[in-house]
Amino acid sequence: MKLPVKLILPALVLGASFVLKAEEHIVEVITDNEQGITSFKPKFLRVAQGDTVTWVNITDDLHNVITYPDGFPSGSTGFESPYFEKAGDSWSYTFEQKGTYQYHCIPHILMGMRGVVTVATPTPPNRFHKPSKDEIVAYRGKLLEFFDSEEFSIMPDAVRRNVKD
Ligand SMILES: [Cu+2]
Repeated sequence: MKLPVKLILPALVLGASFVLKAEEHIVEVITDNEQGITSFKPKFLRVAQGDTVTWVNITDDLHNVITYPDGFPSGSTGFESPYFEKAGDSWSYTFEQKGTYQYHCIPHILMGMRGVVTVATPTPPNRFHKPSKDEIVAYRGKLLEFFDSEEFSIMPDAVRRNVKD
């Protein structure tokens, strides 16, 4: 059966707008004091181009999200949120550029608090980023805001030598 054009066109337009509608995704920012861990949930998120991700702080603890210096596709600038301090604090970012975004939380970089957002098509390396010694040293100033010298002693020697005053 052949449908009249005037019926097909509105259906196509409606269908297209439905498919292209941007979505909002929630990532929970979690401090689990019982288990002594901090994490993003989900850690790995795949979204469509143009979608928005909102990170929501679940507990009264200090967190943020920031892409690694080389942790985002070329053509993007990466992202850096303000700090979350209390439960309910949140921050959103709309992903206009396809690719893989590797991010972490500055206060908990040494605890491995990290995540990945892949937008449409992954770009390598499409995996969790483990910070190198140089990267941790690059965050020296920001890390010193959160760690006193005693806490620095839990860091690997090679890193601590480069981070301390
Ligand atoms: Cu954190």
